[in-house]
Amino acid sequence: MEGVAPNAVKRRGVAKPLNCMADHISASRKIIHVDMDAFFSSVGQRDDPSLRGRPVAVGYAAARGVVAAASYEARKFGVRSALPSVTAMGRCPDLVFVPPRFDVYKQVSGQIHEVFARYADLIQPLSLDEAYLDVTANKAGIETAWLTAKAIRAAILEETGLTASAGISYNKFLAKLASDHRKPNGQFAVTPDMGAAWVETLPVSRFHGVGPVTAEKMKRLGIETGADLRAKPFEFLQEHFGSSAGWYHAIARGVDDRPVNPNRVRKSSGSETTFDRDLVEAADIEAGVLRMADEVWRWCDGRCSFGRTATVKVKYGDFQQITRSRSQPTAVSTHDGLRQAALELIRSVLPAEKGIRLVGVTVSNFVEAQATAAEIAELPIFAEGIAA
Ligand code: TTP
Ligand code: MG
Ligand code: MG
Repeated sequence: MEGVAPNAVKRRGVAKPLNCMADHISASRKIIHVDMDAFFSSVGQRDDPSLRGRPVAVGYAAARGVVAAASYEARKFGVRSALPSVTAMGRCPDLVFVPPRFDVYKQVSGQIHEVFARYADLIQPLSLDEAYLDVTANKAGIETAWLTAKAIRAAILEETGLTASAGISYNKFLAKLASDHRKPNGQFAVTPDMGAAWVETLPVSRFHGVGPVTAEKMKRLGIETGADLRAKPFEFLQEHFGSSAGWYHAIARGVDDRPVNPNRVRKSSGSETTFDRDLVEAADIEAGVLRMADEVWRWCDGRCSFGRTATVKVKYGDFQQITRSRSQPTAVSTHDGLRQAALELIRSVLPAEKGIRLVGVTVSNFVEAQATAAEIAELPIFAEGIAA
């Protein structure tokens, strides 16, 4: 399945973006976003031929298990990442569960990043299975970004036995949206002259930075498509979405000036609060923790950054500090999920006889961040730790 014309991302005049901070960045860049198809489950099907053509879920068929990845065969039944395993089995009785193999995913990830490095110097890994490449400089000497993406995908298939999809455009926002457009095993290009109009046709829930909670809120405000978003004045967006207004205003017009940043590191997001007085009442402490969970959620949801580990930190009146963490195989991707995890963690240290001075909530191990060996080693077990 292939996308638009092969000469798609040749440089053309770009309409001058609004709020453009760096003209040299926005003018005629060539960005490719590459993302592996059904990554974890494709690895499973590659290594066990009996799984090919069958609906496969990576994860555990346990009562509290969730699906980490679903093969495209399984997706026909509505099985997706982050779906509870029990629900998935209900939707697809023939679903085969395979346990995760993080060491193999990490190894394949290394292989695909070696391929990327042959085609671009400016590479921003987003997770084990995807990256942005800025190919404006045309390291490999290939005529178009479209053909460069084809070459990258062919090399990945050749060297790993797995398929990838690609999006090609003049900024990261559009390239990422485009890589989803012809999945699996396809590519799609969004040219400068079609970008703004294309965005208008898409549901806002697909936009980077519009998480499930924001999408719901936008829906209540009558915003379901890019066109709806574009129609809202900046002031309206500011009133309802505060500091995210600038981003929403820009992407509704297909504008995104963020550079491909090889050094991007954001490993966690946390909020903490010191109470006016040391608290001993469980209800008061829990309310404080939930407030922090809500703050962290706003950050996660706004950036579509969902982490697999929730941590609650407690500082007592005597300044002794403890943390409790919980890791799960897939990201905490709902507001309720984070609140629930935070509550369970704080309850594991209650009652608090000596009074609590401060509580904090942190989310880490982002699914879209480059996972480290240490993070992977800790999965998929339910880890509970204490740190002084
Ligand atoms: P994705 O690239 O989001 O999904 P995918 O590769 O399975 O499928 P697609 O073809 O749509 O790209 O994620 C890459 C891997 O990250 C995925 O195979 C499993 C893991 N993952 C989780 O463990 N939990 C999650 O909630 C998501 C979204 C992904
Ligand atoms: Mg993928
Ligand atoms: Mg991915």
